[in-house]
Amino acid sequence: ARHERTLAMVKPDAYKHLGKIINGIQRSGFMINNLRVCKLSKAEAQAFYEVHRGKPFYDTLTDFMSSGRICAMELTGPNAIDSWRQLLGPTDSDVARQQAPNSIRASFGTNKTYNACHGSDAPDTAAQELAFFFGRPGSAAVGKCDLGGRGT
Ligand code: YYY
Ligand code: MG
Repeated sequence: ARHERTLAMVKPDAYKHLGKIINGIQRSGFMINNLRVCKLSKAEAQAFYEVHRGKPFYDTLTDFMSSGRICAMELTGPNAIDSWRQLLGPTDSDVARQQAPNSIRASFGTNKTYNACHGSDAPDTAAQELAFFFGRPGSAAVGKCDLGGRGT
């Protein structure tokens, strides 16, 4: 198996379940190599999901993603990219409940927008998304996003 790094993100709807999600991540054998809690501005959420700009769900998605705290994590391990997406389950939480009832989206997601967590889909997007939150490998990056004026 390939040793990989991936970006896992707990979205605003699932932040209240952060402890349980981290427990699942660790029980599944991933190494949490880096972690950050922050709140994305609308512009940062738009930049993160740039690939989806123009799609009908883009505005709803980026409103949601900038609505509260998120937790970004760098996970490493064998086949980390696909393994994490496997643990996430399908994008639509209702489909996840049908097809992957033990998955994170089945457990904590609501629908196909409010779906609890994100996972990178390939090595190049993983590198790009990890740089978004953690800077270049080896750098002590100061984050782009913060908790906002009062951290609410
Ligand atoms: O990679 P993944 O998160 O499973 O799905 P994508 O197809 O990349 O979509 C990104 C993100 O956009 C998804 O997690 C929720 C949202 N979304 C949506 O709100 N409505 C859709 N029909 C498809 C995706
Ligand atoms: Mg995706």
